[in-house]
Amino acid sequence: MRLTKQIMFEAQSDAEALEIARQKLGRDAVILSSQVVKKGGFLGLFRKRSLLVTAGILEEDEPQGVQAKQERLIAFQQLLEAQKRSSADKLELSEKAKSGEIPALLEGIKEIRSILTRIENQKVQRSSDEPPQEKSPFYQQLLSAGVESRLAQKLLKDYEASGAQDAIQWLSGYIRVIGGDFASALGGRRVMFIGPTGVGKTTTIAKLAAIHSLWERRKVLLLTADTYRIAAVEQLRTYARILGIPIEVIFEPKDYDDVLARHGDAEVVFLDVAGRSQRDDRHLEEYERAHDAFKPDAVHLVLQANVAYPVIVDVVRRMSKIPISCAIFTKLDEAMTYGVLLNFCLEFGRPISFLTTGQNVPSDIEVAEPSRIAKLVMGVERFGSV
Ligand SMILES: Nc1nc2c(ncn2[C@@H]2O[C@H](COP(=O)(O)OP(=O)(O)O)[C@@H](O)[C@H]2O)c(=O)[nH]1
Ligand SMILES: [Mg+2]
Repeated sequence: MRLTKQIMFEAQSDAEALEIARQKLGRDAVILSSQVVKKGGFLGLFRKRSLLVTAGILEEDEPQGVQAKQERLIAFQQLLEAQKRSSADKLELSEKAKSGEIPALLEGIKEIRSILTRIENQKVQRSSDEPPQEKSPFYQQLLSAGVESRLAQKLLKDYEASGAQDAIQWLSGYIRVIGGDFASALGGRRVMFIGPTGVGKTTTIAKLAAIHSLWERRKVLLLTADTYRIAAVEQLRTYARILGIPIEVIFEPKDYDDVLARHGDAEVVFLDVAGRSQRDDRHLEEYERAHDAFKPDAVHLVLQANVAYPVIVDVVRRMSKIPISCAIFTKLDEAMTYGVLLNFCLEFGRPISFLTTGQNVPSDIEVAEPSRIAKLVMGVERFGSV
């Protein structure tokens, strides 16, 4: 894949971002990243925010040389036009013949004709050995869901070899989740969340904190190492206040031991590290320092479901300096297709812990479940908003 066009603009919501991107770039536009530049949206109290969005168009790489051939094809068509015009205007033709232009023209036509014949032959060859998978509805659905074609091909081969009757049930076997209930899907007592700015880390932590304290009646402690962006600290602090949960702000790595000792009775500890810098390397350093000092039982990498797969690959690669236990996919409500979840499972071998499906705290979150994801990928289930 390669990025052919890229634009940046501001939008009020991810849905609006997608709409603007499509207006500006057409219906193939994809959101490459979106960052919150103004904070808000806590339990319906402050809803104002703005997103800085990068959108673009991703295209399959063309086999080398095809473009050049297409250019020559256009040149050939122009020559044909010229030939038509010239036969209609004999006088001009004879003028040109005199000036010696025609032999060069004919030479050009001959060369281009031979290129055309080669292209035609290639086409015939291609359609006669068109892979049988193109005819499989299972394969076609995987492709239109955004599953990478090489992965879809392998899945189709395995699926056909398995003789399975129920595609969704069969596909579920490829989707790894932590599973169980909200408590077990956390993966331990000390839980850390990492991921790019704006993916929904703080909102997801608020949802999980609310569920564990209100529904499961467990003692929850919130930690925020978000010390350099006051708005982000305030975001979590507001949730904590509404939920009646203690929150501690971590200023330096050595604070963790102290704070954890003081809250020895906490049954679940969530750590939100927003990072002081937008620069990736500094962001990562902060995560590494926090990880070493906090010593989490589980690290959840938070990823947006509504971005193109290459964006996810890039994030996972960059973040993999931190030992990632599992992934949370957010904004499923704003995704058009769900193939990225399957791509992630097949390529990175990490389980998925939770899915989030909207901005409402705490209702828009669910424990990831294989058949649910398989149904989303196969287009049997979807969310309404876009
Ligand atoms: N549509 C939708 N928006 C979400 C979801 N999760 C978070 N958001 C929104 O995404 C924006 C960024 O979230 P935030 O938690 O501040 O991201 P953080 O920078 O990773 O902590 C906020 O406006 C959230 O309301 C979701 O599942 N669906
Ligand atoms: Mg945050």
